[in-house]
Amino acid sequence: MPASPFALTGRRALVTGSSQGIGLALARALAQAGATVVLNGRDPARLAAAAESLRAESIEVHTHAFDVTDEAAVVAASASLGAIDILVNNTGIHRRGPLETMPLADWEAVLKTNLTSAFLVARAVAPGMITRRTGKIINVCSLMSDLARPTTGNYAAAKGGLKMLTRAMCAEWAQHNVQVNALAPGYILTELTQPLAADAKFDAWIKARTPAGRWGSVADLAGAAVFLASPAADFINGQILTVDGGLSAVI
Ligand code: GCO
Ligand code: CA
Repeated sequence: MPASPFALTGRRALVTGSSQGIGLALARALAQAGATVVLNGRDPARLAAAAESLRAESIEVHTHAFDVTDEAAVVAASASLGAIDILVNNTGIHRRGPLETMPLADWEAVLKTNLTSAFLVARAVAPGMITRRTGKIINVCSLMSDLARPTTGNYAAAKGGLKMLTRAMCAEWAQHNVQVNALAPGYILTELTQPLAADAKFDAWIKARTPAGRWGSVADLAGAAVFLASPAADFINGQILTVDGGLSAVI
């Protein structure tokens, strides 16, 4: 019986920002599909707790704490990470606020964390993928790579940039059999969106605006991530796979 085209057995995956939320769910999904997964975050204690939670589900993962926004830390980490076959650039934060009063610090923190980090980590792992002539990079974009709403100007700019960085990586690295694509979650219930879901008006708006009539769960993203990380997607390059219950398809 030939191996499933969705199997990730024998592949080593690094998921950045995987102590919680979408990152942790994507790490779980890749591990369950057979990958050896390395969790990443800045805080070793939170990382250990995340690994423990997966171990409780009989899922074994490694951890590597480093700050993906710190160039020196990324270069140092890549020296000890070993070969990475699948990179999921997931790290992301929000610093919501109106643009006219947004502190430069909030702008720069979001651009650095949500966009520059993807450049730094991909720049560190791509040479190995190029040498081995195989690799998968999945940038976690967003519905906000294409659509904006008030108070998220820094986040939308960063996620829009990440969409184009995905295409730029495709333009340079597809020739080396490195497939770079993006996963664009819509409104998914996580720590990042909890404050929005707790607002009855916003919650009702999302449910009315989304054809599926509900918020997504992090589990809704698992299959798309495994697919993009798998041999089944070897001829898919520079694409943005949106998982949003149909929100971006309708007015
Ligand atoms: C918001 C939300 C969004 C989601 C997601 C939507 O403030 O509107 O937090 O930014 O996080 O990115 O795709
Ligand atoms: Ca789109």
